[in-house]
Formats: sequence, structure tokens, C-alpha cells
Amino acid sequence: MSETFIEEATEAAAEVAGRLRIDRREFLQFCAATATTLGLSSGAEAAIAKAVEKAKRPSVIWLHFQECTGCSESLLRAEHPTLEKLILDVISLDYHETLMAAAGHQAEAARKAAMKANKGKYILVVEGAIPTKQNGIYCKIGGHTAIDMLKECAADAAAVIAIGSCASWGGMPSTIPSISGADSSPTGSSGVADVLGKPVVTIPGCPPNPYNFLATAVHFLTFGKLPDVDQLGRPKFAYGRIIHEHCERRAHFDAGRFALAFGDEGHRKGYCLYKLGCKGPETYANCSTIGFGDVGESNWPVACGHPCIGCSEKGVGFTKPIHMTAQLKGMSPPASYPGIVEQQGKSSFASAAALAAIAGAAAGGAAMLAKNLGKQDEAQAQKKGE
Ligand code: FSX
Ligand code: SF4
Ligand code: F3S
Repeated sequence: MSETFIEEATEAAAEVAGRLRIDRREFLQFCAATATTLGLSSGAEAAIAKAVEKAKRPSVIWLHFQECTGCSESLLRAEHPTLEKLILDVISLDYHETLMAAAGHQAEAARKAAMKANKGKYILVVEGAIPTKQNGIYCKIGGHTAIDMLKECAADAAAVIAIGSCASWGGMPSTIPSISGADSSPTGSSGVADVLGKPVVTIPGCPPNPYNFLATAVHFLTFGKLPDVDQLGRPKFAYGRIIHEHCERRAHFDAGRFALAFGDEGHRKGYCLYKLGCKGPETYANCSTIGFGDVGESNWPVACGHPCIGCSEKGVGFTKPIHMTAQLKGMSPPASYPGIVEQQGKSSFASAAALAAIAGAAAGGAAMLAKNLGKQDEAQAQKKGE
């Protein structure tokens, strides 16, 4: 990074810090954290600082359908470092039913005005699933069904972002009742892409981590385009890895140490929650690496002692029973694994698994895992037999 670039970034930081009345260092930390979240190379934080300083804020029209407003709540509830201030500075939130002062006809007029003024340039953010049964009559706003409103707003949008699991793939409202023999949810709740018939950027999670939305918006602002996504429309920077790969309890998983009941000795000692139904091994998200809720390090479901329920993963969250054990997917070694040759000269299970993965010996690795998963049960059975 050149000195001029650093100077410019520092000037930009001073400008934004003054405008938002936040500490300059706090703003630079935000830029660095966003660059890290996005997986950008060193120096990107300066580009982010300059882009935010220019404040060419993209207009955002935010729709709400079948949901609990948790996505908006999680964006606005963070206290440090004034996330909501940054969000509202990075984007121009021109229509948001639960935040805007306007109501009724005024709200409708505000939406039409924002769409007209920013035709072809605004970002459409959709929160909530779209009920599709009986022509969508289960969710109407201003006399329009969610289906019609979504299609109308999406037609002139520069980009569409589905925020939360509900908008991404149907989420909680799409849960099929288990006792009625139904094959869909009562209202036919669907994701945005299914209704529009085209892929959109999705930021699943119930609610999603606010930084994943913010980083996506900052990427748009800095580079003029949305970040790279996977086949489900999820930004790769946030959903490229399985939670289990970077979980702080992973060493316990590898060593075969599991909590078997809430409050048992293993649970109190912070052992792996796999046997309590943790879906970390089949859920793609960055919860374990960036934490949640902006209230301190290691604040995410598993760190709090509850198994991940896979809230961000279609086919897992709100679909699989909470205490059903997860399917083990792509067991690649996490970055935190020890080296292949231990300092003491011994090889650990972790290093053996890393070697197996490198050699592509997946079957061997799986066998080892199965052995470890059974370890604790065997030990307990033996104990009982004594
Ligand atoms: Fe709620 Fe959002 Fe869950 Fe859904 O988040 S937190 S039900 S994903 O649409 O408001
Ligand atoms: Fe962490 Fe869950 Fe994986 Fe255990 S199963 S290591 S608690 S993500
Ligand atoms: Fe959801 Fe699991 Fe993350 S429950 S918030 S995907 S840890």
C-alpha cells in the first residue's frame, strides 16, 4: 500500500468520522474488518474508506413479506461500532415499511417516487418469504399481493438481494407441518428467486449476520458490483465454508469428546455439540468466524452452548429435527489444525486427518471420524458394565 493511499484513506476516515460523529479509529477498524470479512487483500480497507467517504449512496428499497422482522432488527440492534449509523450512511434507505415515518398512501407514494427517481439503479432488498398459494392472497400490502409487489419492484432494480432465510428459500414460514400430511407450507411460502424465476443474491440466516449484509453493500459501493456468489446465490466470502471447519469446539469433535445431554459434564466443559444435533457439519456460513450480534468475541449459537440448527441452510434449518445428528460433509481440515509434524514429534489425530485429506484419502478419514464418534459411547458402555 503506498503512503499516498494511506494518507488518502486517513483523510477519508476523518471525513466520515466527522460526518457520523464516530471515532476515526473506530471507522478505520470497521473498514479493516469489512475488508477481512470480504476476504480482500491488504490495502482494500483504504479503498473501502474512500468509497464510503464519497457517500454516493445507492438507493435501497426494502420490502417485508412473511417474516418476523428479525433481519432488520439484527441490523439495527448492534451498538458497537454504531453499525446502524454505518448502514444508513452506506446506503440510502428510501423505502422500509417498519422504519419509515410514512404510512398508508404516503408510504405507497414514497415507494413509487423512489422507484421512479432511481429507475434501473436501486438495490431491492427483500425480507421475508412470498406466499404463493391461492394467487398470493395471504400477504397483501397497500392492496397488492407480495407476488405483484415483488415483481413490480424487481423489474427496475439494478440488483436484488434476498435477506434472511425466508426470502432466500422460504425459511421458517415454508416449514411443512409434520402432522397434516401436507406437502408444502399452508401458504406456499417461497423464496425470491423462485417467484422471480431468476437467480438473486441471497444472505440466508434467521436472522443473518448483519455484517454479511453490510459487507455486501460495501462491496457494491466500492467495486460497483455485488460480490461473487455460489450456486445458491450466497456471497462466497460468507458462505464458502462449513461452520464445522472453524468451530472452536472442533478439537473436541476430533478427539471424540461430546456433550450427550444439556447440562451434563461434557456440556459444562464445552465439548462438541454434534450428538445434541449440531448442524455445523452441514451448514455453510461464517457464524463461527465472525461471531454474531456485535456484542463480543465468540458470540454465536454454539459458543453459547446451543447446537447450530442450520438456520441458514435450505433442507437443514426448519426441516431436520433439531436433535437429529448432522450429515458430515466435506471434512477438510480447518486452518487452526496443528502442523503435520507436531513439535513434540508425535502425530495427532488432527494431523493424521490433515494428511488424509491432502492425500485425498477421504475413506480413511471418514473411518477415523466414525471411530472417534463411537469412542465416547464405548467408554460409557464399558463404564456401565463395570
Ligand atoms: Fe425473521 Fe427476517 Fe428469520 Fe425470516 O430474518 S429472523 S423469520 S430469516 O425474514 O425476519
Ligand atoms: Fe462445532 Fe457443531 Fe462441529 Fe461440534 S459439530 S465442532 S459444536 S460445529
Ligand atoms: Fe444459524 Fe447455525 Fe449460524 S443456527 S446463526 S447457521 S450457527
